[in-house]
Amino acid sequence: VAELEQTAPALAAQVLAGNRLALARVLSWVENDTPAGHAALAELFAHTGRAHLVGVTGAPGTGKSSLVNQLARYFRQPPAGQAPRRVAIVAVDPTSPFSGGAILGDRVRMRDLAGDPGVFIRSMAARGALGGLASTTAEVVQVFDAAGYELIFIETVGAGQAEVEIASLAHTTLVIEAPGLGDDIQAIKAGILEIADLLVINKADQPGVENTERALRGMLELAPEHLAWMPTIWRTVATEGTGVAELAVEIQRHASYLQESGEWARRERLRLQAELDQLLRETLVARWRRKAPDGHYPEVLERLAARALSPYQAVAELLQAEDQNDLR
Ligand SMILES: Nc1nc2c(ncn2[C@@H]2O[C@H](COP(=O)(O)OP(=O)(O)O)[C@@H](O)[C@H]2O)c(=O)[nH]1
Ligand SMILES: [Mg+2]
Repeated sequence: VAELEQTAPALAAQVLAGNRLALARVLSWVENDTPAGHAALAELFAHTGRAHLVGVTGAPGTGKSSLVNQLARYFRQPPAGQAPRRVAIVAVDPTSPFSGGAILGDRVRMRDLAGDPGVFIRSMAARGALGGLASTTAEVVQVFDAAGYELIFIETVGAGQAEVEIASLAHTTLVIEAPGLGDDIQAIKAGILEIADLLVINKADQPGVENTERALRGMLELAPEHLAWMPTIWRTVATEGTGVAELAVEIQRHASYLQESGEWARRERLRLQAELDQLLRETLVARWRRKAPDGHYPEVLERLAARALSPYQAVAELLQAEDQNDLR
């Protein structure tokens, strides 16, 4: 490990120079939360803060991967007069025995993007079986940002918590629905308005689009009128590319809105604060665990379960034991 750490600055320099092999290596380090990854990030972090982070979330099978694929193609070959953008795709899949195929499927689906040096695709395993971001997703995104990828798509399966997490990581969040899944307004989760910047009805070639759109519009009507950005509704057919150009233009319009309103800087700061707080919590808990006397935690948990201690008392007791340990 020490040997790798020494090479981290050299590798980070290669990442900044556009070396894909170095990038792949550093991504693995960072994804696995290794000391070498931390060392590389220390070199790279000053070069971050330029990319537009676009979260794409929704139920499995709504066509998120297909749509991201199409959007990536659009931004690689934009209309005349616009410069192609470098695109990274981070696909976060739930770690479950059933999802091995999903990652494989994404690889196959994104095959037509492979070979383009302006595109980099990375699949990561999520924390829990229900989805959610992997704990190092934010750091993986920073590596891409530093490496000069201007547009970073983060695809996650929408499962409550994951949607909230993606919205706090991304500048722009797309919530993908598909007809049939969202006909019932109950199926469209409350609170979606707080995270969605763009609402997309993909599979618009399938029956039931009108119902889905009506349900979404009904929800938007509940939004407070003073919302600075009102989420907009888009129809796409990812398999054919229909509606993708319009969606891409809207993604760029949202980025302009964020920048002009000062919201970009505000979200950036919130994002960094969330990351800092999470790291701080994890580090403090890990430090505490290393110092905790053996068997104390299970014992306190037992007393908590027996209602002999309140949760507040339990924490106080655990921390007190650690302090005493410090003095020894
Ligand atoms: N009919 C139709 N099928 C689609 C559309 N978009 C994606 N699909 C198909 O839906 C399935 C799931 O797509 P995928 O992109 O893997 O969805 P994800 O699980 O949300 O990433 C695949 O078989 C796609 O070919 C669409 O707009 N119309
Ligand atoms: Mg997918």
